[in-house]
Amino acid sequence: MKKALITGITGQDGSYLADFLLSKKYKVYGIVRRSSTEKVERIEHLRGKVTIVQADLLDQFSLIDAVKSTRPHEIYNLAAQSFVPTSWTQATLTGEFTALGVTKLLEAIRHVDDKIRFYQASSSEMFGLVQETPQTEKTPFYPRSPYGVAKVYGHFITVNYRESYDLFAVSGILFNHESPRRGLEFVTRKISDGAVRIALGLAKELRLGNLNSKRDWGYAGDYVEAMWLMLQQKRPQDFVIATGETHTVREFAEAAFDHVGLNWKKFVKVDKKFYRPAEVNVLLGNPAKAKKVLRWKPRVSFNELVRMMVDADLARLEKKKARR
Ligand code: NAP
Ligand code: F7E
Repeated sequence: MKKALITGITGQDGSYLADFLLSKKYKVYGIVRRSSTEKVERIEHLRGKVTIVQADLLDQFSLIDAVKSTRPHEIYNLAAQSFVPTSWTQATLTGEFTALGVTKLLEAIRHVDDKIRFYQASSSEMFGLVQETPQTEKTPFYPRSPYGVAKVYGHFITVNYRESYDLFAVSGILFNHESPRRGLEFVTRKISDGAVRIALGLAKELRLGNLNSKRDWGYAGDYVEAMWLMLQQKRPQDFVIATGETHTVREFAEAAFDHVGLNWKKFVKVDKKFYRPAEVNVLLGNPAKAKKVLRWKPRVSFNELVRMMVDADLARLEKKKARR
């Protein structure tokens, strides 16, 4: 039986990846950091099916112990401080988790078993002020936030350990991917939740930042399959994972409000508080290499994604309203 260790299993991607690997008959271990309250909402349905290991990306020895005690064939490093605005307010902490945390995990692999295959969650935020459009594996990076800068470090340390120590270590440069399990502060989920709250009479308006910003949005459930495919190849290589389509925040809001029968213009207010010190204006990925080598392609379209997220928030908030 193949064994996988996932850091960030309590996050959006970690929960979908655990679902996916269990469907492939893996034994799944997930690293969870110690907290005074349980934060297992996204993996509640996996209780008894995955094994939780306590460790922290900030703590080298806890990572070595986690790798030693589980002896996985594959490690997926999904843990990070992943919310871009927080990376300005907690810049050094973001560097500790999102950048140096990667080295700590690579060192744990090197010391326990250098045959373990390693996946690093790199990000389209590394392209930042884009140097060409669409972005490919060869596009130079120009990050625009402490988060993006930390991810560039994580990306290159992965490449460097592959080249220095011959590790099977790969980086997936994933463009934005969303789902009903997305954190509520990210713009897509903020919009799906906000539109539904307004439709149910639970809120009067939705305050957003830059509506002109463009993102290449896909579905997280599709993207975790690409992570796995990268670790099944003969040779370790990096891949861009994207849909090849880009939409504005305004278009996302329009589609979400439309799905609940409302005109977004009446309810969305622009609030400068949500503008960023430096913005990534437009991202558009070219997934041609992933299509050719991994035979991967996204299954869920932009409109299907919006509808899926709104429908899930509708079901959740209707239940909550009924309980009141
Ligand atoms: P997420 O929902 O924010 O989840 C982040 C996970 O990291 C959580 O499980 C969190 O645990 C864990 N974590 C944070 N700090 C930790 C620490 N010190 N020790 C152990 N665990 C820690 O993020 P996501 O959307 O699933 O993204 C997964 C990864 O892909 C991240 O690395 C993100 O930067 C990257 N990425 C995401 C996207 C995207 O569009 N979603 C695109 C490209 C790259 P707690 O529950 O304890 O907070
Ligand atoms: O912002 C604009 C905002 O926070 C998207 C992370 O998973 O994907 C994510 O990073 C855009 C930005 O995601 C609001 O200015 C407007 O231009 O949903 P987001 P992100 O910053 O693209 C990448 C690939 C990652 O790797 C990250 O970990 O939407 N925007 N109004 C807003 N954004 C937020 N959050 N809230 C607003 O009210």
